[in-house]
Amino acid sequence: MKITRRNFIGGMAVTSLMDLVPQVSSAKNFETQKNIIAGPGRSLLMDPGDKLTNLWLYNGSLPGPELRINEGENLNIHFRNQLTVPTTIHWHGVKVPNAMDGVAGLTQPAVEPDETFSYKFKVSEPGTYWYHAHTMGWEQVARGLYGALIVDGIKDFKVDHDITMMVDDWRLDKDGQIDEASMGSLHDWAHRGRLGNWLTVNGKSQYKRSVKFNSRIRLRLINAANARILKLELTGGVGLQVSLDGNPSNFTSVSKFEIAPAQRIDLIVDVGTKPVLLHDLSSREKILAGIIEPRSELGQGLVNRGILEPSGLKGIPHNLNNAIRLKVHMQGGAMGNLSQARFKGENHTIRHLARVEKKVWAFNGVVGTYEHELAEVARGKVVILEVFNDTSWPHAMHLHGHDFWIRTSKRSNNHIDVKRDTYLMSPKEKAELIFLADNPGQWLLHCHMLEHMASGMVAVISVV
Ligand SMILES: [Cu+2]
Repeated sequence: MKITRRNFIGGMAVTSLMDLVPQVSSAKNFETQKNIIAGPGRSLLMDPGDKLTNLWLYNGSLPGPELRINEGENLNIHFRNQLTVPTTIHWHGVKVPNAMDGVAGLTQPAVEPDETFSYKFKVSEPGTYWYHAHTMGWEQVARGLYGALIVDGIKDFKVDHDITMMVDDWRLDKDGQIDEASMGSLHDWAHRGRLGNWLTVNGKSQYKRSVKFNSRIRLRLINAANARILKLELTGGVGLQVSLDGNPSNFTSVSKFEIAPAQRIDLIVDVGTKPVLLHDLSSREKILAGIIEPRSELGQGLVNRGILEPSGLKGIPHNLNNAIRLKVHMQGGAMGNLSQARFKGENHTIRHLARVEKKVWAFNGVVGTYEHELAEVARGKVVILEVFNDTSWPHAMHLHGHDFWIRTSKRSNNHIDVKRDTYLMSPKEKAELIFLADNPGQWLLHCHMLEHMASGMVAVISVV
């Protein structure tokens, strides 16, 4: 489905049901407290004068409030559910204790309407993360339940502006409302997932942000879409990639780059006096996603714009000789080779599974549920997931509670120097995802194309 282009609009205020709930930041116990309420809300996704879109939001805003905390501090979230359906919050990429991971039915019971839950955890690693609903995620994230979680590091690069851009695509009907009729479409679930027809950054079409003349910017890009692999292009300035999924990366100059669902890329961009434009090239039409506009009245950037060097980035620190090897054979979907699979302990044809159970994907011949335990591994072991994407579709593989290094034949040098929490696998690609199982509990391994997860691409790895 293609994204339609509209005329340029400037930044318009989001209409919120409520303003942010007061925040208490106490230096004494290094704890940031925040109230987050999930509830119905409305926001202007389209053009001024168009209708507001009915959404589900955190604290009435789109995206939800940006949570900002220093590395090493504690986050204490008082969460209340004012939706009419159960929900939970997952802290994507953060190494939380298992009970805080927000997977309803695995790590906690779902938070029922009008009920509350406290999420408390220490945030140890600086970087760009995000939070989103993890109960019926394919519907709840598509309706707007997400926000950014930024962890400031002591050694962060000095910049004039630190700008988060959460990119999302929405499937809207002609009234500008969420196209509910297509929600849960089996066709989407068996193909790429739910793709939208309207692109926003931070909830706005053609998002605009003013900056100082000749300033240095840290741009934190987050793909909050259910299924769209963004193909972004930066013009008017060069981006220096410094971080992937919250982890320091090799420094690479980028102007065109992909971000799969749930992935993050941090760029340092030096702007002059001309606008820097961000376009998405993932649909047939080139879409203007955002504009960074230097404005003289804001003054000049003050940060020294010297050359940046990566700080001691190393390859995998683990000895792989005694690693546990686990095979993950991904099959299913349209144009796939899966004829039958196990579901809840019984064998079924894929035809039956699709028609009756709405399941179309499998890991190792098993249609995934939270009961599908891929393996139980001892804490402290190094695990190598040997993943084979034996399908006709790309998949964004995400592991909860851990980061992994990636070794794939796609990278010519075969080095293991990329650490992420979500990895985009091409059709027929084989990759090794290598992690230290140092966080006890039951952790999901799943595709972050949220419809693929809902229809079978999920399993549990238990660290005991
Ligand atoms: Cu997938």
